[in-house]
Amino acid sequence: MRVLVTGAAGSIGSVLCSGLVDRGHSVAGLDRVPEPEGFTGAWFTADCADPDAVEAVFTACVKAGGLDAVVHLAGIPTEASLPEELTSHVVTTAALLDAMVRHGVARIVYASSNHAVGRTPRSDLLDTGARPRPDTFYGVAKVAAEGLLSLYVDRHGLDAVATRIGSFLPQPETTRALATWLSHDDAVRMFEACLTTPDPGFAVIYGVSANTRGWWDLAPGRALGYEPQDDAERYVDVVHATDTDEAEAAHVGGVFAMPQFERPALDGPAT
Ligand code: 15L
Repeated sequence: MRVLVTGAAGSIGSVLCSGLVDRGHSVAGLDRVPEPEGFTGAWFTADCADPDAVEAVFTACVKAGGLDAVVHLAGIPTEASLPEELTSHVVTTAALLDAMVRHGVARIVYASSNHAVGRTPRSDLLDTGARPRPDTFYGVAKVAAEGLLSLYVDRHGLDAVATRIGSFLPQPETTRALATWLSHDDAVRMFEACLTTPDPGFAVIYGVSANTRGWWDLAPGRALGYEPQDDAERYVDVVHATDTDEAEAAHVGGVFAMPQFERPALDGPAT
């Protein structure tokens, strides 16, 4: 499969690009920074929020043999002002979707986040039908980006899978991550399943490993062929309890749902 990966130089991007290449896919990378050492495919240094730049990337990919799908990982991975978040997650997604429609690229797999439902209180099982309940402006932007995907699926018949990723780390480092961890290998498995599953239409899944302490529904991912194989429990002896564990466990989004993440939406006048 010929795949364009945005945010290809980032933490998930670098793992995913080499993972997809190892599995026989042809990968083009797009990022605001130059290609990392060792990257072997086509590389585009561009900002996904710029529709002209995105158009040039698609034109080049199509000319070089075609494009089957986009994996959209680019974006600020944490909290910022609302306009910054909307540009980083919603405008970039819109620019890619418009280019997909123009160039007949049928599938996008999107790195959404658990923070789209981060203010959801702890329960026995978090299902993907839970109402959007963001914990931050970052989460608000992820909800809006998921909405855009849904709109383009309905309007243009695209396939779009939003993966609400948990804690993508080499290994879990906190008590919360014993439940929310997504291993590197499982991330590659998950994205490949989302790229290759037949006709997903619009789908939302949770991007976590098969953690013993996990409580986010894995069934929607499994329905698309994502079979997680790792379990954070393997690291239980190296994760140390802290005073904030209980507060972090109260909501899906952990610390993002706690008061220290509260800030005004806009960078207003200095007081
Ligand atoms: C995310 O979506 C963030 O990008 C990352 O910084 C972590 O907060 C992660 O979720 C998580 O919930 O652990």
